[in-house]
Amino acid sequence: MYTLEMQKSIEAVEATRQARLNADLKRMTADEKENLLKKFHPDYKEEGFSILKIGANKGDKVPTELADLLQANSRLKGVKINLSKVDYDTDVLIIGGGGAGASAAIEANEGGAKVTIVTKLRMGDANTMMAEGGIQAADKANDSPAIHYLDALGGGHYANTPELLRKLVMEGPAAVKWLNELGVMFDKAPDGTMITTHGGGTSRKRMHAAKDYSGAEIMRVLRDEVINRGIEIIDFTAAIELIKDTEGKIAGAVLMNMETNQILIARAKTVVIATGGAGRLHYQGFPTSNHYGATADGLILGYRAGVPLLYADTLQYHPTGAAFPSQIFGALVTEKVRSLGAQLVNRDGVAFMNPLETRDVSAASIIRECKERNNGIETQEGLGVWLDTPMIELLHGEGTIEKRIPGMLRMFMKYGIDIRKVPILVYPTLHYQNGGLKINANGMTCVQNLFVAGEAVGGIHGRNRLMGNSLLDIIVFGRNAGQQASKACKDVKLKTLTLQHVKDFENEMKNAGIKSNKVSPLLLPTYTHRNK
Ligand code: MEZ
Repeated sequence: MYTLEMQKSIEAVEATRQARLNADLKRMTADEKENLLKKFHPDYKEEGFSILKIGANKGDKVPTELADLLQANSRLKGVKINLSKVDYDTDVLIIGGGGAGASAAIEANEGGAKVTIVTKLRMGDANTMMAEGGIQAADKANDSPAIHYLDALGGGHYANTPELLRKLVMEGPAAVKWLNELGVMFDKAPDGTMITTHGGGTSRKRMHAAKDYSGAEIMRVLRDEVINRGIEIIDFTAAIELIKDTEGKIAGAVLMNMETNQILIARAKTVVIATGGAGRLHYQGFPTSNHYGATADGLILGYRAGVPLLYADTLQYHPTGAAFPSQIFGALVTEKVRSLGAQLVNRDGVAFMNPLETRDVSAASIIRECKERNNGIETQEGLGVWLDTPMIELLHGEGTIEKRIPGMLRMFMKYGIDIRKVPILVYPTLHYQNGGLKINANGMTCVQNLFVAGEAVGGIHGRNRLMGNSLLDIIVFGRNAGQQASKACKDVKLKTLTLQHVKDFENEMKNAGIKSNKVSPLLLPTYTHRNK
C-alpha cells in the first residue's frame, strides 16, 4: 500500500525504533510552546478569520466560514410563517440527537417534563458516536477534581470559565458512575476497577475508555435509554430558527423536515441547543474527523437570538488525523495510540516531540515539522509524519493493539496496512470547536429558558480542550441542562410567539451593508469549497 518513498522512510523509522523505546522525550517549555503556536497553529493565521459586523460579538474575529454563516440570511427570509398553528407542543425541546442531547433528554424526563428531541439526521448521528479515546474523570485514589481542574486550566491557556470548569471536574466521577450504571462497557481490570490512561496534558491517568470506540459505546447506551423511556424523537427534522415569546423568553423553534422541506412549529417552555460542532465547515481547508452534520447550526440559531459567543476564534486541530490513504483522509486516529506509547516520528526516523504534549502544541509541532523543517512524508493529499504504532506492542506486549485499539487496527487493515507491523501517516485534522455559545453555571444563556450543552458551549475548555474532556462535558452539561430545563418549565407561562428577533437581525444586516447570498443554518456540508 505504501509508496516506495514511504517504504524507504519506514526503514529509517525502524532503524531508530529500539533506541527510541526507552527515550525520555523532552517536554517543551512554556516559551517554546507559545512561539510554536504563534507561528504554526491555524488559530494564529489571521487570513483564516473575519471580523463580525453585527450581533453580540460585533468587532470580534471568528473563522471566515463561520462569519459567513453568522451573517447570512435566515431560511425564513420571505417565507410566511403562521406561529399560531403549532405542530408540536412540549415542555423541553432538545435540538440535537447526540450525547449532550440524549443526556439532557434523560434527565428532563426524569424530572417529569414532557421532552421532545428534534434531530436533522437520526438519533445518535453525531460527533459523540465518533469519539474514540475516552472520557476523563478524577476517580482514582491518586487523583482529585482539583488536579483535573489544574490540568484542564493549563491546557486551556488559563482561559476556561472557572465556574464551568469547576462543574466539569467536580461532577466527572459521578458522570462516569452514571454511565457505568446505565450499562456502558468500560475497559476494566479483572478485579473490576476501571483501566485508565494518560492523555495529552494530563498529570494523572484518568481516561476511561471502551477500547477505541468509547463514544459509540456511550451513545449506544444513551440512545437505548432515551428510547426505553419513550421520549419523543423527531428525526430528519432540523431546527432552522428559535422562537421567542413577546416577553423575550424562549418559546420553541421553527423546524424543517429534511426530506420534504415542510415547515413545522414546535412550541416549548424551554429549549436546549445540543447541536455539536463545526468540523464540516472545513476551516482553512482542513479535513475533519467530525460527523457529517457538524455545521455549527446551534451557533447560528443562538447568535441570531442574541446569545454571545465565547472563544469562537479557537478551534482544535487533532494532531493525528489519518493522512494516508486518501479514503480515510482526516479520519480520527485516537490520541489513545499515543497514550499507549506510539511516538511521532519524522521522515528520517527522528522522534521530534513528546507525543503527549497538549493537542494545540502537538498539532503545531507536526505542521512545523512538515512545513518549515521539510521533514514530512509526501502523500496524495499533502504531507504527514509517522505515528510509530508498532512501538505499542513492543512496550505492552503482543495483542495489545487488538485488545485496546481494535478500531484503529481495522480502519487501516481495510487498506492493507497492519499497524502492528508498520507505522501510519498522520497530519492535523479539524476536530473540535473550543468556543461556542455563552452559558452560566446552570447551562442557561442570556435568553430566558434557552440552555446549551455539549460542543455548542463556549468557555468550559478555554482556548484548548484536553482529550476526554468532551465526552465528559456532554454528560455533565447535558444532564445539567436537562435537570435545569425540567425545573424551569414548571413556572413558564408563554405569551404570544414571535420571530421578531429574526427580523431584527435581518435589519441589522441591512443597516451594516451586509449582502449575503448564503442561507443559514447550513444543516449539511456543501463540499464545493474544500482546498488543500
Ligand atoms: O476527547 C477527544 O477528542 C478524544 C478522546 C479523541 C481521541 O483522540 O480519541
